[in-house]
Amino acid sequence: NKSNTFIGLIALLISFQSTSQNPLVTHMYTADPTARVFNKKLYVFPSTDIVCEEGKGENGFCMPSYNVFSTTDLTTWTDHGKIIDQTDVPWGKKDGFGMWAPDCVEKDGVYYYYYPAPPLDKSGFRRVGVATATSPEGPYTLEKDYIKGVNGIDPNVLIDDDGRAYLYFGGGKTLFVAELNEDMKSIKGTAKKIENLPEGYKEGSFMFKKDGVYYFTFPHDKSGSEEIAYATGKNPMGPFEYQGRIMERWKDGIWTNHHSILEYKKQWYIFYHHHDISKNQHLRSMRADSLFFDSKGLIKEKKATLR
Ligand code: FUB
Repeated sequence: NKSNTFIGLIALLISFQSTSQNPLVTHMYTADPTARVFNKKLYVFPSTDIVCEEGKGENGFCMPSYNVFSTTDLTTWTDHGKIIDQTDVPWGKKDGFGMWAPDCVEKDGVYYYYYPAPPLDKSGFRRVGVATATSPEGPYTLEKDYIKGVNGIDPNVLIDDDGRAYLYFGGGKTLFVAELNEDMKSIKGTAKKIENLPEGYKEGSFMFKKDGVYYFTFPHDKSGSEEIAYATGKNPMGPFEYQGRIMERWKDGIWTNHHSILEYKKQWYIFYHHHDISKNQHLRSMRADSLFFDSKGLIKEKKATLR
């Protein structure tokens, strides 16, 4: 009857809300959190970790889909549910379980969601696709093909003050940048290597701009797990000058860290992930901490607040 349906609906709504600080949500595993502010709300676009069945996934990760979350107080989180599943990707392997770190930006009222996935045509480890929506919560429409000329993981987009947009992505030991065309779905020319960064494995780059300075931030593998480091410059495509560490490497059995940085309600935050609930480095949970700059605009190193 109607009252049962109403009670059921309320229960469903409550179940999608969780209240917590770190980790931010505990009803599922979430990694690689990209935080963005849209319409005065803070949205987080993470990837999803699930337990791998034998023979599935890559490097121990099984990542089949993406959810989106929002908050206005960094304590009560709403899970808006799944926005893309691997089976939706027209050009992707339907059982690749390789939906790694995504990003989402808004331009002229359209939300552009960038995600890596293993391509059906085997033309690379990961290709990067775009999906669009008129709300950050979706529904998203997926482009039929991946972005030509982009072969790598961890897409991240900066829309500069002049409206020009730049796509950053990772390819093993190298990070790349390419300017996006007006359509936000293709790049101008060929992607360029970002030089003058520390040697070694680098991925998960996140670019932001503050007081006219471009902060190019990235996880960097130094002795067995990733620390988060950064470089700064005066141009979105570089050159950048290496500045140092933002967050030290984990020492408790998890190799990855992956972050994003943004200001919300006059406070800067770093979002990142750790395996503090599962103690399994393939089942991660997203988290956030406040972040501070010194008087010269340099980032003060942040110690993660672990349980
Ligand atoms: O989550 C899968 C991969 O691990 C991401 O794409 C990397 O940045 C690292 O977090």
